[in-house]
Amino acid sequence: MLRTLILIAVLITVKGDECIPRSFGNNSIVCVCNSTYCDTVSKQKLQQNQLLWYTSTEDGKRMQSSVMNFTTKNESDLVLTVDVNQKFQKIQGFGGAMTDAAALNIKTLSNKTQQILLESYFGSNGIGYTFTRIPIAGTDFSTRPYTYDDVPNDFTLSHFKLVEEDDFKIEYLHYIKNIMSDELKIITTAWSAPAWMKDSKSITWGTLKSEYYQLYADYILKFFDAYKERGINIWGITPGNEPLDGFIPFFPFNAMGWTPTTSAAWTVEHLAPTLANAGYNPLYVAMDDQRFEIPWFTELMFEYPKTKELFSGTAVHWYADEMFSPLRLTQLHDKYPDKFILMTEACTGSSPLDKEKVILGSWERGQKYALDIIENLSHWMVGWIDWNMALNEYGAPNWAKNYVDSPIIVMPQTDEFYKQPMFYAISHFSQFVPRNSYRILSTGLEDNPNIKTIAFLTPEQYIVVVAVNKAYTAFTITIKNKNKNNVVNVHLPAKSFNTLLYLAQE
Ligand SMILES: *C1O[C@H](CO)[C@@H](O)[C@H](O)[C@H]1NC(C)=O
Ligand SMILES: *[C@@H]1O[C@H](CO)[C@@H](O)[C@H](O)[C@H]1NC(C)=O
Ligand SMILES: *[C@@H]1O[C@H](CO)[C@@H](O)[C@H](O)[C@H]1NC(C)=O
Ligand SMILES: *[C@@H]1O[C@H](CO)[C@@H](O)[C@H](O)[C@H]1NC(C)=O
Ligand SMILES: *[C@@H]1O[C@H](CO)[C@@H](O)[C@H](O)[C@H]1NC(C)=O
Ligand SMILES: *[C@@H]1O[C@H](CO)[C@@H](O)[C@H](O)[C@H]1NC(C)=O
Repeated sequence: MLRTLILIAVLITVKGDECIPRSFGNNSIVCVCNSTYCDTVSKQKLQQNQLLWYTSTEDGKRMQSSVMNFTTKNESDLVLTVDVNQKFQKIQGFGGAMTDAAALNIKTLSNKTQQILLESYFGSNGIGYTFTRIPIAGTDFSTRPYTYDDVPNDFTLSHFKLVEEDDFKIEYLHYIKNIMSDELKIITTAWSAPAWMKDSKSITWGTLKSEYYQLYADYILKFFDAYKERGINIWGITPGNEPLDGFIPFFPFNAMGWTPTTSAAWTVEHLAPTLANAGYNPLYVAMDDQRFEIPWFTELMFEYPKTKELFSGTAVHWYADEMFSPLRLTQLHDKYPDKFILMTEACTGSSPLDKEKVILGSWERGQKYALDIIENLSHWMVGWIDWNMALNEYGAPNWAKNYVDSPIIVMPQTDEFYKQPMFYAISHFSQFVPRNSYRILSTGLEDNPNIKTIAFLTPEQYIVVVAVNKAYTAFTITIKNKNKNNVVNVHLPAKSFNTLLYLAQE
């Protein structure tokens, strides 16, 4: 009997491995992983009336867990009331992009370290990623500008072929699929058509010539075929990455211009029928560009016949979000409540004002991610997909020198990789909010300048509250379920990300 009890206790309690910190000064801390070691999170089965609290702090805690009890003693006037009966959007998941740069960087590590890196995102001890974004051919995060058919006037696409980077990406995608318990959803898009199909004859700007609309759809079909032959199926596609960039003459990296109307017309008249005839029915997702283009870009697209029926949602990037209110997301949702909004690209270090592209251990960048996820998921977004899953310490490679930061930085010299605060910021959500969770109402701290919160209900009926404390002061908050008397008082450390997990009590 005792033996059985001990066995059960072992089964339900998994102690995580601690972060091996490396400091880059001033509370700039990364966790170091190598071929034999990587930190993981402790998991624990909860009793009714218990609560599990995970915290990460600027001064070095990473996903430190403690079990707490609900009480009836209210210790704070900062009360967050969670209402499990007020459900909003269903969450589709979190993920990161498998760019050429990500694949090439992962490739610089030993096999075992590569596996540990992929497991830290997608594995059973990882942070619960279920999405990835893969570019169709090159982006700026490639070693050179290219498409899959750069032989001018190849009207039969007989020179179409994948590149070596696809071999790496496909190998990793298979590894990921094998270690995942859930389905991997892949969203894809092209940055540009082959230059010879464009009016500019350049890969970095200009639009697709209308006489090549069908040929370009055939080109995309060849990509679907090539990946399918190698065992990879695509879940969703957007008509093109950041379509407005392509109208800027001599834009610095791969881009092609689409107006709302041309992107709708090409997708409805050419791409969708071409893919459907070959047996592919991916989800079509609109726009794939900045927040300032909503709701108007999607609205104009949906004016084109049959577009609204074909498209399932809108993809949004995060750049310049500070300047444009998240209420735009709500406007878009209110206009098309049955169409989802998905974040398909975020990164830090991308602004020309960022002198340092990679800042090892930057808490501010991690906090920017956490606040972004809270803000956007509070405004109807269903998922959040990060940009490059791994870069090197220079934020490279990028043929256009558009270097940026990443949650994982590889260190091939020592066969290590660093998990940055951005990694933990995402993990405070992605690890605890599985696909098909709902965002639920949480009220009382909306106007608090220091504490930002959001709440979810998981399919297993756990309530998950994420609370970010932006201040250099600690605060105690009291969490309460609507119409229930018991509360829990949580001491949010200065500069911290916190996840609180408990069973929904009915
Ligand atoms: C999400 O919110 C942040 C602000 O915290 C903003 O900077 C970002 O642009 C938003 N992302 C999207 C895709 O709207
Ligand atoms: C740490 O902070 C001090 C004072 O704010 C500053 O002078 C120094 O450059 C910082 N060091 C690093 C590595 O950022
Ligand atoms: C990996 O890191 C762990 C923890 O720091 C260390 O004990 C181990 O020796 C490292 N392994 C290798 C192969 O360097
Ligand atoms: C929570 O309650 C259990 C018994 O119900 C007790 O053993 C434990 O010490 C309590 N934990 C805290 C942090 O108060
Ligand atoms: C806790 O106390 C504050 C006042 O200190 C009050 O505003 C709040 O409603 C109380 N919350 C609960 C759950 O009793
Ligand atoms: C690394 O793993 C791949 C399969 O994932 C395998 O094909 C390759 O031979 C391995 N390389 C080494 C050096 O073990």
